[in-house]
Amino acid sequence: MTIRMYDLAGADPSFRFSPYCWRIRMALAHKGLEVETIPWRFSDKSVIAFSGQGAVPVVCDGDKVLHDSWAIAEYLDAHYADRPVLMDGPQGRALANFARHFSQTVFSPIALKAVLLDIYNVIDEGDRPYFRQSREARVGKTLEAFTISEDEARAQMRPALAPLRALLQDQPFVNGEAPAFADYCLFGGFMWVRGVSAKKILAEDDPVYAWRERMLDLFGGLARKAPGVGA
Ligand SMILES: N[C@@H](CCC(=O)N[C@@H](CS)C(=O)NCC(=O)O)C(=O)O
Repeated sequence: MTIRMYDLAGADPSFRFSPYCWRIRMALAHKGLEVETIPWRFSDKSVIAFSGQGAVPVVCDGDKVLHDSWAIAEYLDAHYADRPVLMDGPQGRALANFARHFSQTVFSPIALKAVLLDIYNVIDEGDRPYFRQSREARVGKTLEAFTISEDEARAQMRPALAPLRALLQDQPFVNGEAPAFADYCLFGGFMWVRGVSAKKILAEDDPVYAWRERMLDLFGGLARKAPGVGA
């Protein structure tokens, strides 16, 4: 039976921009598993209430219901152990865990400043009051006051990504010679930015940019083919 995934969508249902959902889209492709994605909006809390919480991704595999991208990746490796591995043993898991924390604590705070207003502009009108109210309460400013320019975002991103840049000068992927969940944890963040914003947060001569290009090309260009505001 095909796996189903509730996937955050914009006003245009083909725009999918959740960093956590992208981790799992890439993870499912890595495993060679088919997925039917179901567009989900912030206002559709009742649609995923069966998962016992209110955030996506939510994955249904037969009668198994899963949420939280990290838990889903662990499930996929445990349940589909005969397929390409996402986190290779305790070391692979530790590397991916570092990548997800780096993504969430270093990359995402800068990316959020770059794209918060862009997200507001792509989401469905019905989602906007909730989004503005919840995000302005979280950041303590209006979306407009919080958002920084493209130049500022690139200037802040460059030093923040120094460890990733140094790593990618030594090897093509975060995981080494081939990509795995560590790469998908970081790449999800770049798909978030690409999905909602035309801002270029990386210089084209940045080794991180070259890695992002390689990631966009994986699995027959799965991510590159995804509609979004950015390129
Ligand atoms: N820890 C969760 C985070 C999931 C999450 O925060 N998803 C966002 C979309 S990117 C969401 O559904 N937010 C719902 C809301 O803000 O109401 C994971 O890794 O899956």
